[in-house]
Amino acid sequence: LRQQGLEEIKQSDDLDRVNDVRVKLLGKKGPLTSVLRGMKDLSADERPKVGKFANEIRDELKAALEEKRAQLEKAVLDAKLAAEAIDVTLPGTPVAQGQPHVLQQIIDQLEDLFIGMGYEVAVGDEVEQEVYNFEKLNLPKDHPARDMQDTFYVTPSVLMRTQTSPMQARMLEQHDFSKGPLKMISPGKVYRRDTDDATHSHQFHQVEGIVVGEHVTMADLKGTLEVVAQNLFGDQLKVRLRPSYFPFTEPSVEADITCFNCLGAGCSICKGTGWIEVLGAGMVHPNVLKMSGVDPEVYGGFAFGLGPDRFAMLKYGVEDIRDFYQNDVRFLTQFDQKG
Ligand code: FA5
Repeated sequence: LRQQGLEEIKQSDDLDRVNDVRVKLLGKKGPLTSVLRGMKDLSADERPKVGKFANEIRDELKAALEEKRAQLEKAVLDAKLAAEAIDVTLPGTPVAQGQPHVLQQIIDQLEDLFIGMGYEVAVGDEVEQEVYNFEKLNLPKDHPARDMQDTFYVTPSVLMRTQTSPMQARMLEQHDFSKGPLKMISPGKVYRRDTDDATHSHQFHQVEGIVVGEHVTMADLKGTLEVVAQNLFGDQLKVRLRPSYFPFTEPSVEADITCFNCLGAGCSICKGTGWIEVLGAGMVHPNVLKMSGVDPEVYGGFAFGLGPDRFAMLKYGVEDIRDFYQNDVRFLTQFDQKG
């Protein structure tokens, strides 16, 4: 029985088989159990001998079964480990890395530039009170210039701001002029009920700028805009100011820069003029100062509002503003700063 049992254990080549053999040899219906059960029929001096012998065999078979089971379990584990082995020296799967949106890159560049010139950056709300978007900017109700910026209203007195200029009024109100001039830029999204086309979007970006203090002149405005244009487009560029109209500046101007594509000679981008229009600006209107509690007899300054969307179109030759908003990664990754 021992020989046969040990042989069967040896032959078992999987854990189920080991279990079957265990049941067969040591189970209730197995030969050893029946030997032990039959002990009661044996004589008193045979009983201990047979009992001892049967126990020895049982222990031996148990040990052999245990050993076989451990062996097989180890083999299963080894096979699993081998199958799941990770080679840490293999190169990893590359993970796509994001980057700031091209418009954000332009805004970041402008922020860095202005912070370097001592400006503060103030971020306003996209949902704005009508008073700040219009009235305090010298645009009373029924002023015809309101039609220049077709507006999304949230309630009769709350709207989606059509420009970042409300931040002029808000910052003028807050600023403590005894501590020095106000120098601020304010980047952000603005909304207009414009029909989307290649150069118009119903949601786009502006960067507002304002400097108000004593002795701030239009020459300061021109110099500042020149620094901006040269920082973004190249250091040979010049700025020219053309008369224009905004209700919150007087005089108002539109700023053109020399066409960086042809550097003044005339090409398709500037339609042969040698100049491209980039932003609106002017000297802050005395009414705006007054309405914000600033004395126009003492303080004055300039403001400008530029469109990073149009800047990005010019800088990178993008022909359709809608490309910036469609989130096509193939388009956006072209402006990868890393490379
Ligand atoms: C303004 O919004 C004035 N607040 C700018 C200003 C500020 C003037 C401070 C004086 C002092 P305007 O409506 O022209 O002005 O818009 C400014 C710039 O926003 C434009 O030059 C253009 O670059 C951009 N822009 C205007 N409408 C759109 C549009 N629908 N889509 C994309 N860009 C636009």
